Amino acid sequence: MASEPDAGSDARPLGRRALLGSLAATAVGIVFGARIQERLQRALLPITLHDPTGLSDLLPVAGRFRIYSVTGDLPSRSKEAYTLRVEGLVARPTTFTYDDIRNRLPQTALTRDFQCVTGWRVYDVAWAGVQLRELLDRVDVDASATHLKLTSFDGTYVETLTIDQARRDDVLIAHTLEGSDISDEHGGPVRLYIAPMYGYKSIKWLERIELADHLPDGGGYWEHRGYDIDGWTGRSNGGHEDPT
Ligand SMILES: Nc1nc2c(c(=O)[nH]1)N[C@H]1C(S)=C(S)[C@@H](COP(=O)(O)O)O[C@H]1N2
Ligand SMILES: [Mo]
Repeated sequence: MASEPDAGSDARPLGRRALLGSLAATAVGIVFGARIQERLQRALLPITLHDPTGLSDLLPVAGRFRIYSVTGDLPSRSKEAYTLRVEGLVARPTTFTYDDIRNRLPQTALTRDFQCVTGWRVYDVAWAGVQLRELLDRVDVDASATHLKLTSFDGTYVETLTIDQARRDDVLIAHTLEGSDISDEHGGPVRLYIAPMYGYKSIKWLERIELADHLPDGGGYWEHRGYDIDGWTGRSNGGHEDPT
């Protein structure tokens, strides 16, 4: 589809290309809304192709991922300046620092594939961070809350989750990728990592989480451009497997 740069495009699809891509996707969504699902199904096919050269295993992680930013630039925030605000329908709105997330909250490590719906996949990526539910437990979420809205400090990207999704074991507020601090390009110092969902749910440069009693904004950035709100790998966007 004409939205995210696909697996055949170059490895750093930033800037003008990404901007034009998202404008094109918006136009496609308006004019040919019904075809989006079909396009997504075709885009899924390359996911089943393993790297035939085996070369990707020899490359550093940044070389195996494609770096995405819908704003066309790479936001940057120091660990010292970084905060994550959790607010909305909670009894105790809280601002977590990088130090809280890196050193004070219980840590979880997870090694899972990272899979973009457009057809690239990075096998066995090691992530570390704090389970999102650990943060939720500390802010006293109201019984009326059903959804989360997650916002990026890129000023544009937004994602949503249901409360049940957010409380899963395999949803991390991540600070470490393959044993190193998450770089600016990968959405550091802190990004979301949702192991059982496509990459578009894993919002980079995470800045704010708001609890709400409805689906905020009708879904996230790419959901407004045709992707499923629940981004389970395999099952969503034309696939058939159950989520793991
Ligand atoms: N803020 C922000 N988060 C984002 C994106 C983005 O463009 N901006 N792209 C999403 C998509 S579609 C994918 S596949 C992954 C890519 O992560 P990476 O750039 O670390 O490879 O980030 C997701 N999170
Ligand atoms: Mo993606």
